[in-house]
Amino acid sequence: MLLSSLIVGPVHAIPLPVNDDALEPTVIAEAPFTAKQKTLGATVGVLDPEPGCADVVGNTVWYAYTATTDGLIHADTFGSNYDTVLSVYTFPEQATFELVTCNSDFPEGHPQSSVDFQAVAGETYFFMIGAAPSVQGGALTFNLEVDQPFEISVQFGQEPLLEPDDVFLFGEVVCTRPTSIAIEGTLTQKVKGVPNSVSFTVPDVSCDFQGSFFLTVPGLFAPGKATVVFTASATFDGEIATTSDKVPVSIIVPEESDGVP
Ligand SMILES: [Ca+2]
Repeated sequence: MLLSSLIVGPVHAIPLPVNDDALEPTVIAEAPFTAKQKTLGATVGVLDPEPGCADVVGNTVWYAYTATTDGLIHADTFGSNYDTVLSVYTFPEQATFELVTCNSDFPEGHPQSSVDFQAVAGETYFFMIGAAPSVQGGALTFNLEVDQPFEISVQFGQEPLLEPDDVFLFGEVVCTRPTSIAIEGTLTQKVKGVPNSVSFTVPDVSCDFQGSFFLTVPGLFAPGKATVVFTASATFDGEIATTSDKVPVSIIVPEESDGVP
């Protein structure tokens, strides 16, 4: 065996990442998304913009994601083992990259990077991850998450009539932000043609994830059909979400209470 065949030149020792070039980004098909890759072999291309939040960067790699809905996009390099600079661009007319946002150190004084920005449905966003000046790149972890628009929903359940003159309303709330929701409404039922109506408020239902609430509505109600009319609202970080609806509910008697007159 020829010894020379075992010698590998330094130029070829570190492979070029497939997403080294701005025009050949790794396309993110679905969020949430996490990728791990080596960036030691990455280079700076002629199309690479200056990120704007750091001096010239090296060892750049690229990702691209097309937003499917309006809403917040979060991206970071947490888990990487070198000092990163993360910048985000649109590429209108495929002419020049226009900066959306950029971050070098998050939190301040830490080497990794984190950005949040408001995305527009249908727009493609390009993420350039570079190594901070005097850093050579390394093992990159790139994370991307998409937040839904701020929306709330309230569903009322079908619930037992536990006492002849009280109704327990059960409901489920879903929110796309960690906040709480306030509900105001009325429960109306016609009994022998006579409408009974009471108003209720649920001032503070937590919607960190997905919850349910119940309340007692005093009034003269009977098993059968009824109607809830409600308005719900929530605020988070200056944003307001509201929803209102008129929904049918059924008041039923639990089986174990068959003897209730
Ligand atoms: Ca590059």
